[in-house]
Amino acid sequence: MKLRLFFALWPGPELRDALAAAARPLLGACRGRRVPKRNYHLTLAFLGAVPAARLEELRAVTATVSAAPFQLLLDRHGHWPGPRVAWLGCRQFPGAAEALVAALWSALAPLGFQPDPRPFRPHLTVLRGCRACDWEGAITPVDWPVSDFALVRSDTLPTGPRYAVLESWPLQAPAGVEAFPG
Ligand code: 2AM
Repeated sequence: MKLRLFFALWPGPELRDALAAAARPLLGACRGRRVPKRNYHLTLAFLGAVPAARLEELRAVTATVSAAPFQLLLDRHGHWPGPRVAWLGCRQFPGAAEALVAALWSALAPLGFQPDPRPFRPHLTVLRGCRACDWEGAITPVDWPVSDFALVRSDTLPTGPRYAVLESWPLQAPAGVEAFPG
């Protein structure tokens, strides 16, 4: 049996509300299938179909990942006509977030997992099946203090994807380093 897996930043309930509020004008202006608020996430590393028997070694290497907490500012939106999604994202993806992604792939490499050769474009999808999206307004920026990351399983149901967080790991600032630097 295979599981479709990915690592993601998984917002808490209050943040989901703030993200949904920020996305509202964009969703109002564009046509498509709205991603339910409970499904909001930002993918860090997409693994694809992984044999369930590999889950334990995957969890074990992930536990060795060391990265500092950071502050994400979701302050922009965009639309990709290819995958037909509209999304929220960051003007400036923090260095500490890039470092987390790099640390994840370094830990995963010995297990044979490789990142997609296409550039990593961090985003949080809010609308699917969106053919055009020319809304040019600004979203209300959302501050997201990131203190953990999650391994998520995705099941494709007739009603759309269903996600389950299998495990999450805390981000810990190395000793002597201030968490959430400005
Ligand atoms: P999306 O929201 O733009 O579709 C689960 O499918 C998560 O992994 C989603 O965040 C999805 O991005 C992302 N994802 C799916 N396929 C991917 C791929 N080939 N490379 C990178 N991310 C992918």
